[in-house]
Amino acid sequence: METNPIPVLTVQTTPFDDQRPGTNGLRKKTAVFESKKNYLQNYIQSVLSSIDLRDRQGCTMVVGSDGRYFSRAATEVIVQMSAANGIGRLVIGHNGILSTPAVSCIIRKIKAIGGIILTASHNPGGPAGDFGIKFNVANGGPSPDTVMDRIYQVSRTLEEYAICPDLHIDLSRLGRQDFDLENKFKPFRVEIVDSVEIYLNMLRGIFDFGAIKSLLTGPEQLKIRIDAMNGVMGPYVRRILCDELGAPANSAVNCVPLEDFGGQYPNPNPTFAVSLMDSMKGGEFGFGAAFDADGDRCMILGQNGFFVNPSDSLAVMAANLSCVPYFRQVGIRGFARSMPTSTALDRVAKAMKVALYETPAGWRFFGNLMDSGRCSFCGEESFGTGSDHIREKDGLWSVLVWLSIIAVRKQGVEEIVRDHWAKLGRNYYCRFDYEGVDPRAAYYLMRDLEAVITDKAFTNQKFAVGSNVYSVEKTDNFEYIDPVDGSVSRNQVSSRLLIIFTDSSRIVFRLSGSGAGVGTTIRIYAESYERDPERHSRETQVVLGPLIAIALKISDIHERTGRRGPTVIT
Ligand code: VG1
Ligand code: CO
Repeated sequence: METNPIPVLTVQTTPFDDQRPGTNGLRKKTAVFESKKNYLQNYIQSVLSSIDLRDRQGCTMVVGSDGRYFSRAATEVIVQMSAANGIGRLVIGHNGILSTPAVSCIIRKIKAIGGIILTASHNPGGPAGDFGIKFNVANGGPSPDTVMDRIYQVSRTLEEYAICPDLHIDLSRLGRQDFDLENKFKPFRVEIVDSVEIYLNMLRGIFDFGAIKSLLTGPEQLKIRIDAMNGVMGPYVRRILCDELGAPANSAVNCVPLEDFGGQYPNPNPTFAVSLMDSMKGGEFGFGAAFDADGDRCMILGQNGFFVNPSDSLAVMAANLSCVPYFRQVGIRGFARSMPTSTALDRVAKAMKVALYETPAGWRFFGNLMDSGRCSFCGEESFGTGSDHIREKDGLWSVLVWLSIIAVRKQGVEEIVRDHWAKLGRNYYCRFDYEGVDPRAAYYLMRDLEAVITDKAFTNQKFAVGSNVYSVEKTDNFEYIDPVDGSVSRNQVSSRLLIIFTDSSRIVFRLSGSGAGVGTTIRIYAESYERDPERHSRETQVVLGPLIAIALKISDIHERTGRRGPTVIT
């Protein structure tokens, strides 16, 4: 305990007009948070002020980071401001490190009022990279729109913030640290917890660790390659997959969290997880996975680099959830996916006779469905899958689901996926990203495209590309009405235009909401369904070529953006 009480200061500031959180939190170039005076403090004050004063006094919050550059400095400010704003206790990961799913798990476990996660997820890190702040609420999930709006409203008129600049904690020392504050009766408490332990204990209650361990160590050992991409997942992979589940040490690579992720994009897809793709192609490993920086997403690969499209991964996991003890115990209520995610999951839902919900992009929409018992399992095309065990997508949990399926079915990844297609058909699927587009060009593109596709004349229109003819069945400016609280998400910039053709092919256009505010990313998604197992081994780009040609033509995207093609294809 400190001898002299620590002073609480009120600091004058001026508001910023660009602190509206995006798809998941506020993301900007690191330099904005680091160098723009009070930028970080204003946002943290807005987050704290968004919590009702009565709930805030004496409450507990969780704080963690994916280890990216500027996280330590930001954590210190959050601690100082939390103390000054009446928070009673902060639970922080060792050295500040906690994955996004671990934060969600801890919030629920200790009944905290919420948590702050310092991450820009898949965006690059470092002084020249991106920084971000996610705020998760009491159910453990990302702030819903109502909370994001409140934060934004506060940020626009903020005139002062409260801080204890003399309060310093030691992030490397596990255990409790108490501080006496001026004019406060109760000491402010910080608890530094092991980054992995609480999350690991939760996983023990979900999976059959014995069965997974036999798979990874037994006579017919499955050799795995797991790439933590120099992000937060390193300690989790080592402790859980290697120490607990017996995978040999060389199964885990890039497991030391680096402030700049080694200069790589911590984005688990075939373009950025190149070294994993390469080592899988050698054929030595039967299973591969890579995570994003904060560990909520993962890419799954089979032997020889067989790529499991995330929408397929979602559908295959859904169809095989009975391989996981947790679901055998609690049962399966319903499934949910974001609108751009392929409809492969819908076919599983139909076959299993469970409800299927379609939400806008972003995990925050799944929370209400899960809290109200409507949904057990959900996911997105962007490599995120999760269940009601927490309220976040969960990368390592997804890996353990896959390993459980392999252990029970005694088949390889590719065999499991092909078998799934043979039963329910294959949804060919791909995503085109045009990154760093001029925001005005992107805005006008979407506006004009909306006018084109919502025009009556567009319905029933036929597009002939080569020998294929696609007839428009329906178009939609996607709107979501939350079945629990009735809230409406309409005309969201980042969840938009959908075209469905009579053969159930789909094209989706939307703007990304997770960038750092420099340039806009346009995403185009194309999907087509193939029932005939004889036609399940075709090249995705060939199958989807005609649909993509239609998408490019009606949006005029290359002409409008001056691009010749997408930056990334997934
Ligand atoms: C992207 C993904 C979306 C995901 C979001 C946050 O958003 O497409 O599916 O929920 O990132 O992921 P956008 O708006 O750029 O398409 V994470 O791992 O940052 O929490
Ligand atoms: Co993430």
